[in-house]
Amino acid sequence: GVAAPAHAYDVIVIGAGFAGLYALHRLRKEGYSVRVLEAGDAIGGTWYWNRYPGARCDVESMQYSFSFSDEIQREWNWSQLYAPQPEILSYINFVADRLDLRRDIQLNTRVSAASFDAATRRWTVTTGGGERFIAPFSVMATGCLSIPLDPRIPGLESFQGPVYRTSDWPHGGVDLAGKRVGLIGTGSSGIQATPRLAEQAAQLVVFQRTPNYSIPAQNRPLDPDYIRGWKDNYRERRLAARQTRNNTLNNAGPEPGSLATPEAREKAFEERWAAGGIGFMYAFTDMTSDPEVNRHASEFVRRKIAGIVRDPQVAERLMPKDYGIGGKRICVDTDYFETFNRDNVTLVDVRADPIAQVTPTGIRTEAAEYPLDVLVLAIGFDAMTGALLRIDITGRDGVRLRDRWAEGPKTYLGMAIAGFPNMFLITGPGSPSVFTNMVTSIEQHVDWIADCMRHVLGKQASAIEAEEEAQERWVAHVNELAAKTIFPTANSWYVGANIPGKPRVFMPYLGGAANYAAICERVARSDYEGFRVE
Ligand code: NA7
Repeated sequence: GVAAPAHAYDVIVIGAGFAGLYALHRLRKEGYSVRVLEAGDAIGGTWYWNRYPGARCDVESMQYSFSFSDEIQREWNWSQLYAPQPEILSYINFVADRLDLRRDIQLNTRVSAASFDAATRRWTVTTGGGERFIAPFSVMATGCLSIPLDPRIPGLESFQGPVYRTSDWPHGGVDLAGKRVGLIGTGSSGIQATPRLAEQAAQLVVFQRTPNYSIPAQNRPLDPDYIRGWKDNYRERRLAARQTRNNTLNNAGPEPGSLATPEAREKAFEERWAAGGIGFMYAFTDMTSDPEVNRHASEFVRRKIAGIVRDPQVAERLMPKDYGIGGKRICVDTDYFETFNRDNVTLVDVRADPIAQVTPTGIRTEAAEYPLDVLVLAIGFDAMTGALLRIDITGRDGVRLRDRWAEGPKTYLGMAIAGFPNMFLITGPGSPSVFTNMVTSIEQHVDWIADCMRHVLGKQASAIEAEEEAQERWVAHVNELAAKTIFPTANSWYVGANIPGKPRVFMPYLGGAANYAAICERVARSDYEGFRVE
């Protein structure tokens, strides 16, 4: 048939989560015509989809928000130290209304392909519905944890009851009263959902493959003085946060744990545990780089688990042992380990007793049968590359991203890919974003990209592309930093280990957010070193 006429813009942004929304605002302010294409039927991205009971951010509310507008950060009020998902989604909607973003966002529009035409130097973006959009620039704001893992659990389709995914929980919630619920997966999502599911259901059976390290959130309502303290000092605190490794003020300890006495170490861990949250990982500077310090911290959490969980066998099963703390992304919980003291909660270790199959009425492991009414899957995501590779992206000379990345992702600065001119990634592989306050990282990326576009157009040029050598150097640098840590040793989504057949490549940049931003700055100031502008 005849292709539909294409809609022309300056920039096509794919995704309307935090990244896409800020990109829209910032690029529109530059004077560009921008179209945002969003697969969902509402904005919010990750915070729209992940609405399972207990879903909550593990970065403090006063920090996990946009900093670019002083009015917005003053107008909005957070209710809790760690905001629950519905509140974050309300915030996102508030921002969208406040900045009149919706008029440039097209919902229910899943992008299926994007290809670059070297002759016209334009991207053509095609949607599942057959619409075509043309623009010189494309921005992939597609998220790091937005493509749920395919459940490869034998017999799953035979189950008679409902199967819910944490990553696509029904709107309006689910009534679990009187139900026997089986939960598969004990990452952040499973750990947050477990206590809430246990309260609501008649019985909860948690199927755990790998136990995780989790730190209590010590969540609490925010009092007005605390909020005022932040609002009155936002400018300085936001600046200070950007000087840290993870764009977050975590009161990071300045000393290496390797120099601390056993007593001082223990005291620091106790204080961090009592304060709650991922700040635990910042007790010392070498928590994930010195294997000894990491072992002590891991051991500390195992002792805490032993102290909380009454049944010693259950406690033992909940203790991570085959990797060090932080190797998989640290979890933050409210009453997770405590929940295993409830009479209506059972922990099944599926490494010791694997799931043989899902039956119409429950789950059969090799050794036992668990009758269930409802299944909940919290099994994770095709992280960092999943959403990009779902789109059939073709760069210069017909090169396909799926082929270029067959051995694992390669980027320059996590924002650009050699062979794919004028396409920018927000929080892509090779950037530090997943170790940081995402919202701040998003702002940094988008601001850099906006400046970069202005540079290109200001030079009367029409294309910018990462150079192959610059990309190779960046990838080598990312790998070199990772090799000095415990991270490559854990089977985490950081290395793609949760996806059968995914190349094992450590994806995030570990040099810290502040260093990363400084490098990006330097590249910009040196006339975009490592990029070719035509
Ligand atoms: P995660 O952290 O990837 O956790 C997924 C969990 O599901 C993890 O415990 C997996 O065990 C488990 N899993 C996956 N497939 C199976 C099967 N087939 N059987 C049993 N268990 C399985 O995803 P989350 O959604 O919890 O968190 C993602 C990020 O969101 C998190 O890091 C934060 O950044 C926020 P495994 O460890 O692979 O043995």
